[in-house]
Amino acid sequence: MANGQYDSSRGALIVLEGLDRCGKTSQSSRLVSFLKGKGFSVESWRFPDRSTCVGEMISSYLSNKSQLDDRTIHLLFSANRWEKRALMETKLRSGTTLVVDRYSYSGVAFSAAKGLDIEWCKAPETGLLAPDLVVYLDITPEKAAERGGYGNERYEQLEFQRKVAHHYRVLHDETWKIVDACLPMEDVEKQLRELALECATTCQKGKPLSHLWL
Ligand code: DGP
Repeated sequence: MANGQYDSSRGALIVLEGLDRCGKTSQSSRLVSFLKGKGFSVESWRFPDRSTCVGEMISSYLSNKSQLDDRTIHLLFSANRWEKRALMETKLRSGTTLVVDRYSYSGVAFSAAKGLDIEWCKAPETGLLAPDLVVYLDITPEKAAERGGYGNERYEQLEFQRKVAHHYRVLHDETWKIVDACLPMEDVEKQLRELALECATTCQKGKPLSHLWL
């Protein structure tokens, strides 16, 4: 209750973060199926969203087909989240829970790993919707690299992922839920289910929306 009035029921913004190959993508689709089974309206989202014009530029950069200055690509990743912000809010307010594979934390951790100042990296994310739950799927860069090998994308290199892991540690706060991504898949899934169910239920009761880094 805020100012004597109940906030409206809404969907939850649930974000999964972690190094490349930590298992986010499989866990996110399993979680979406689980929440649907529990009767929630839920969608699976991911950033970067490569389907937009900005997303195509990002995709071309990630696959090394184009070169961009580090700050330029940082701002494009951020713009890719901003262009989905209004839709995100509409979905949440209409009661749809979003399970999002990567968000602003990837934006900061990956760019800071290139040596950009962390506060500079956070600035363009300010004002985006704040997640109701951030789950970090924790894996060492070495273990992640052993998992079926990296593809050919720009950041899929052990040394770079070590720097990303360091910046995730700098960035995380006490609200993040850390799940050991090396546990058997079913155990990771079980922990995610419990966290997500509690979060979605709280938002359904009318938790107010908030904004990043204000
Ligand atoms: P994915 O589609 O989750 O595999 O992400 C593609 C790659 O882009 C992956 O190496 C992580 C990286 N990435 C995701 N979001 C951002 C971002 O906002 N900024 C930067 N610099 N890299 C990102």
